[in-house]
Amino acid sequence: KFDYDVLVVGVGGMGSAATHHLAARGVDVLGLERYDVPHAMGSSHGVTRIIRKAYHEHPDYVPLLNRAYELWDDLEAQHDQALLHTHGSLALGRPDSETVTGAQEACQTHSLEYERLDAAEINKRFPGFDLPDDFVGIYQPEGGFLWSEQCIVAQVNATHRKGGTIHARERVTEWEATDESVRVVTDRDTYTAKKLVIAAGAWAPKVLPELADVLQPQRQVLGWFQPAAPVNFRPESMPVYVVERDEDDLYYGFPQFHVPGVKVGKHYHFGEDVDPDEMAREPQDEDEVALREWLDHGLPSANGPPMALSTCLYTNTPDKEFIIDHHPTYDNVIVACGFSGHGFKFSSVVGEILADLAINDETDHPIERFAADRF
Ligand code: PYC
Repeated sequence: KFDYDVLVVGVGGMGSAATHHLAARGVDVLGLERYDVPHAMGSSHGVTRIIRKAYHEHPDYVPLLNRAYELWDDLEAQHDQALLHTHGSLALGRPDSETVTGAQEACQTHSLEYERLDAAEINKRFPGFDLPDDFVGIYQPEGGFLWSEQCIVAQVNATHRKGGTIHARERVTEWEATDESVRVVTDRDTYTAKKLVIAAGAWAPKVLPELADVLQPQRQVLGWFQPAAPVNFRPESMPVYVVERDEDDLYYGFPQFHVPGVKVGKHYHFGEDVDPDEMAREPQDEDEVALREWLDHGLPSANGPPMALSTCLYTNTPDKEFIIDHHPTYDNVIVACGFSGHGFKFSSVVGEILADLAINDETDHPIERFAADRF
């Protein structure tokens, strides 16, 4: 009677994981992506994303992370490239910064292995850093990075192997739901199904007007810079890090991987709210200046010639926590959005949760803090 069991709108990090988990459970699924799969218009491109268990945002994220790690391992076992690169994570800042105290709390609450290091020890052990004397760091050995575009490729390949269907370059123009069915219209066709999963990234406020008040896309810029001493920036020599220089002044970075240059980002960058269809995609000089501001002060030997700059998008909620829930009006529509710049690492487990919600209407995973009606 229906064209598919479940339709998934958006085949980025979250949507590709959802199509994989749905197909793996025997569901006839169609994923619809307006751009290429993968693409560089949203929130998952730029080669790498941090994964870490010392979750300064809240210890409640750790059980989800434990499952995310298991699922990344499972996915990697089916793929021809290493997806998860574990070389440790550092949460850096002054001793009373939320990044440091929160990371330590997450480690203690969940009995994670960690070390609290002073600046001199960090600068010695990881010589790419030149931190101010009053900084400390929480080092957690299970941290690392994901090869984000390859993760999406792996999720899509797994979807295909399990019989799922994905259409790239097909834009959803409208959708509607009744209690029993959903109907999605695209610029190519119309599809019906029992359930709909919406994982539309920075386009979520447009696809989900009911949630537009609590979803704010924001422009970000990633940069890669040639290091003076590449040996200090190999994955074996340098952990991923988040550094809180001051309140609301956070940067993050990676060792050199797969492309030339050491990658750095400024969390929430200029705080520039944007429409993803209108955003200035071309990076500007002031973006580079903002990234170099941290390199100059904390990672000086990575402050070399630019290798690449790339814009991407966050979709922020007011409390910077995710939304993973049933749609406010339609129980047969599931929404995953507002990942606020720290969601990609969870995408493996978010795919499992979305499949749970679409198939069973509920999940055993702890998602209460991501309720759509909390604002
Ligand atoms: O998820 O660790 C993270 C992160 C830091 C900055 C942006 N994302």
